[in-house]
Amino acid sequence: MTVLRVRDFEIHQSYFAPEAQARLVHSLREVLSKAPLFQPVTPRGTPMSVRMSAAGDYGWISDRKGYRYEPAHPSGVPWPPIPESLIAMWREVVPDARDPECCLINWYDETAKMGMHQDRDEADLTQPVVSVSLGDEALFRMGNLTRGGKTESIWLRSGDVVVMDGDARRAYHGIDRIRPNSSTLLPNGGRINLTLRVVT
Ligand SMILES: O=C(O)CCC(=O)C(=O)O
Ligand SMILES: [Mn+2]
Repeated sequence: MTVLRVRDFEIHQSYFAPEAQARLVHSLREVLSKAPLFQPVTPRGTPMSVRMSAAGDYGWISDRKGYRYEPAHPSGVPWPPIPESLIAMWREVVPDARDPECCLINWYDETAKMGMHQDRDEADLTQPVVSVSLGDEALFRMGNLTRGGKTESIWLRSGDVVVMDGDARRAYHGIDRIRPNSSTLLPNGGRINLTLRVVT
């Protein structure tokens, strides 16, 4: 494992070894069997290119009513618990933080991307966000505290963990594109990104 720092972003490359990634995918399948992926729309009604679900006390929802955290999946079922291995990883990489209350699950097919944005729907922005990449590689762009300006990009690979704390917590970031067929972890390809968050 190597830890890289790009601006205030801390990138733990290969945090999860291949066997641990496979176990994680297995526990995510259980989560998704209870809380299936859905395609969110932006408040303006445009479908987002990623499909989403969540685990934990809260899941992040976007629909015509806006962006917010909700205690249940759109079907009404409560979000399943966050897999233990993710809680253990969180406690190791951000030992001073409160435990995560949300594990947002983003599923990218080979054409999906995520525009530059800040994560700021959480009540306490002093708490970090930690992301896990699984499956195909993704070009992650890191920007500034305000929109625009120079950015730096890095390819995130399966098993990588990104800690967004300090200035990186409020920095713009996004996914430009996925590199199809760059991993064999997921039998049908694509990428899963998990973001662990403290919501309240
Ligand atoms: O997919 C990623 O690596 C980043 C996801 C992200 O920024 C988010 O879900 O807010
Ligand atoms: Mn984000």
